[in-house]
Amino acid sequence: MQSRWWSCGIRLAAWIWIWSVALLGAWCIPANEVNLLDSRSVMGDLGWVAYPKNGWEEIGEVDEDYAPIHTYQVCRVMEQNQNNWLHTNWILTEGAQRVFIELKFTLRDCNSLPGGVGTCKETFNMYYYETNGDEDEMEDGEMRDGESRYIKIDTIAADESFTELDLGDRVMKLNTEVRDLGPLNRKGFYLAFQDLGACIALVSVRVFYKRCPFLVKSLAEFPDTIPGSEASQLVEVVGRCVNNSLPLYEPPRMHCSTEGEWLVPIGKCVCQPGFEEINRSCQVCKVGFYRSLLESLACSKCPPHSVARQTGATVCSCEDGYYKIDSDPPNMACTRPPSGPRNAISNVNETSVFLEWSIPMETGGRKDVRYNILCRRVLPDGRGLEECGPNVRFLPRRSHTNYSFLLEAVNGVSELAKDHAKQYVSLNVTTNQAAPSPVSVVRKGHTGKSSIALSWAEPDRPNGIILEYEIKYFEKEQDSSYTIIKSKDTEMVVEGLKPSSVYIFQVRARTSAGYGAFSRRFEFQTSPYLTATSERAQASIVAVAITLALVLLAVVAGFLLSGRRCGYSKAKQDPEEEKMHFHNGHIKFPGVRTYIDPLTYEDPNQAVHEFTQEIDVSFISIERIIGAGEFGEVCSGPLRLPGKREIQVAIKTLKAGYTEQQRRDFLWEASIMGQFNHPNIIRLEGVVTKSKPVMIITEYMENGSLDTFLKKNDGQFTVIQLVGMLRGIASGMRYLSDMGYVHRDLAARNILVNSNLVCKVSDFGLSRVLEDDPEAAYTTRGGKIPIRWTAPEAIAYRKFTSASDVWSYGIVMWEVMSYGERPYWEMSNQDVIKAVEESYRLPGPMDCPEALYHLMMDCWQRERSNRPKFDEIVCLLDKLIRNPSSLKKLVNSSHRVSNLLVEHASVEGDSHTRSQTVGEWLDSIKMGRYTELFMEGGYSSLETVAQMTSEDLRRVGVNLAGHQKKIITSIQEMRVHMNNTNSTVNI
Ligand code: ACK
Repeated sequence: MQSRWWSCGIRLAAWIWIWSVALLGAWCIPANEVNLLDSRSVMGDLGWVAYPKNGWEEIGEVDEDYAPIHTYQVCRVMEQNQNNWLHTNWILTEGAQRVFIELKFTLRDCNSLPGGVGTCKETFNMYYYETNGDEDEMEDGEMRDGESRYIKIDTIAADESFTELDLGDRVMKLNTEVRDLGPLNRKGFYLAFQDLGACIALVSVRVFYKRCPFLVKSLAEFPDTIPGSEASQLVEVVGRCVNNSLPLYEPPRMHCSTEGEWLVPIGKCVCQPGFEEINRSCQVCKVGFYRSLLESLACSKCPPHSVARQTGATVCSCEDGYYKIDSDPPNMACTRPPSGPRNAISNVNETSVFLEWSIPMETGGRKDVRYNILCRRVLPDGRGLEECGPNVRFLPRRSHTNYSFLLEAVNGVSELAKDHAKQYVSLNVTTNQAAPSPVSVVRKGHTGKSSIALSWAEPDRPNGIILEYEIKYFEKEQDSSYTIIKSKDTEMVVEGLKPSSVYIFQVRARTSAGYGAFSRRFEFQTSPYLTATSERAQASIVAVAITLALVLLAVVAGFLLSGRRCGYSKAKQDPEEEKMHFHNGHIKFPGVRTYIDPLTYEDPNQAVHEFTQEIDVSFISIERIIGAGEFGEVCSGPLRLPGKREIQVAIKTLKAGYTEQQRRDFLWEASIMGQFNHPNIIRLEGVVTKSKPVMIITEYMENGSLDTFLKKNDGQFTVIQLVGMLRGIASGMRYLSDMGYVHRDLAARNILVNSNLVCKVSDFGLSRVLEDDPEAAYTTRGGKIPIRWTAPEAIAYRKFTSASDVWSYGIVMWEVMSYGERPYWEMSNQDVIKAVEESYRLPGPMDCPEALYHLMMDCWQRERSNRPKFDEIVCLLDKLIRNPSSLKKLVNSSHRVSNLLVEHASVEGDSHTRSQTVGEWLDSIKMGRYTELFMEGGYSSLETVAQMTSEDLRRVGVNLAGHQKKIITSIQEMRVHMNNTNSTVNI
């Protein structure tokens, strides 16, 4: 009998050898695992101790390369009372608190044993024993009572056991089992294997721990990190910004999981000004290039008329004769003062003088040209000039008064250009002068097919020196459009007329007192045929005709002597350029930067110009269509800006045939997006408006919109990853609400996800639609207002605030935790409005941690002031991420029934809970001292408090037994009270 089993052992060993050789080559260890013991890599004897000696035995084999393979086997299946121990050498933990043990073994199927199974077992046990130092080899006696010293890890069973048949066929049935062990508190430990009568071959034992390997992400370095001891613990690690970079908003953080994976990236570093990111490091900007703070990722070429003579420039300095003012953006060219105004004329009406002029030939490259007028009064008898003073506009003069005006154009940099020669235009006028009387007769001279020569006499009463005549004409019965030309003489040839057409002409004279009245209308007709004489006449007047086109179109910047300004406030329109400061190495924003509603701009194009950068279409290649937007296709492709690194962008296009209004609405989004700069808000690269199609260029988000992404990856993420996404969205929303921007359409479909799972808020188009159109609340671009995402007060009376955005955020949380489920499923919008009004709320999604559902419910408080603020939400999520065990408790299954809504605890009319805050309740039971701890623990509403247990109380920090009892009693009363009104309804 014995020999028969022995032969079985031989065959087993031989069989192991074949497979070991085959397998050894294929094994490879993941980069984040560090071996503490690998029996396959030990060259000499393993030296493990077996008791009794005839139990486990080592079979030494070699592979093809003569490398040793250590296999321990035992197969005393037919003998009673087996208790065979094998214990390893001392294994150092190297500081790891949680280790993994990977066993590879084969196990014989008892049923396949000839002669019945007898005492045969199909399992073995694994134990460990922690010590601070290597103990001498154990004596036999110690091994015998090993069970008392060793702590059991697990009973190991085979997934597959082998039979005699498998041996014959050489079918491999190698099992791999992994167990984890922790928390370990000593320097090292022994492992032991106990066999109670099985046929086992232990092919390899690998003991390892996992670590999060050194990582550079978002310009931050995270060191090699050993995870914590608890199975679901995350170790928060603060990253170090790489050389020449700074933390943006907050220090970068990552979380090391027990699986040795880096999770939940928060924050990031950016290259400091004068540097750009290349290959995960910050490289200095080259000569001629600059990079100011957060304006762009890469160094940019200095704008026209500016230079950067050294590397690492943060701004470019202006060439001689060119200037910049503080509020000019860094990417703006340096500019010059303007030339003088042109074609200035005065027009006197009793004691008012109207001055008119054309814009200067040269504006100096700026749009902020203004005009200075120096008014001086000529003293009687020509004794000199005096300043007009502030009252000039109201002085009624009975007698004529002579004034002299000096007119000058200036722009934003005129103040800086001290040695720039000023270009004045001077005008002399006399008030209370009578204007010339009308021209009485206008005569027709030579007439051609396209021209008519006119002449007229000076007015009977010129009342001064005639400076010029104005001739107004139009085709008869088409007086809606007319032409005006000017002449210094009393005759001129009017050209460019249609043959055989009747024209109406009127003439008036101008003196320094202004224009007289127009003459009466004179009707003259052009010739039907071309004649030799008319040809000659035409040739003689070509020069005059050129004047015709030029004169009238001069832009008139009307200035009333009264000096009154138009009523809009410039302060509203000019966004104060934000200045950023460095504080403790972090970027800080002084005060809160506020969002400027593009509606405050009379001309929407001005807002586009102000907040966005025009991109030349030649820098963009459209490679793919990725979707359909509201105004046209959404595409993607590379953007290659000169001097900058190529990046992938999304391109929203405006389809052909758009109306002016559609163009405005389309670019509206860009002028909003262009004002934001935050890692969780989609970044605007620029716009294309100077060519067609009009485009909006944004950063490319590889994983598209969040709702589709979640549906596609249903159940694929850890809770921590989902919370990380929610944290990102909340951080973006905190930024928007700090800026004073209310999104109004926050929903998972409007969140985009990049390849790093970073979520960014997008879609800034809707706010205006709702603002402008009272009906739009019920018919928006998707056909429906986002009723399911919108707070009741915003639906009922359009009260859109950051608090209504918080409500929508709660719905987004629900969408995320249910992997893109449609909120309220197939209920109609009207039913949703009604149910919410009646205090019903969405139930907790499946497998949703209770802490998150509490937060959702808080976001859905009817009273908007009771909802948490975005900064509180970010803070709470951070806490949950730091302490993942707080996410273990899942939402009560009774809250998870599909198609059922749960009644919100704060039911109208319920005096116990209505309008009482957690603080007020705690005060009422004289436990107000715990209010802060409750808030910090996420128990910010009575609904969440009502579900607290004693364990929860201890967790938030109520440690005194008497206080616990008092609070629990009050909570129980509260529950009873709530249950009287609570119910679950089937909608
Ligand atoms: O779910 P999706 O793939 O993500 O389909 C829609 C589609 O365009 C219409 O809006 C996608 N999309 C929009 N903006 C971007 C972007 N910046 N990056 C990547 N995809 C985008 C969106």
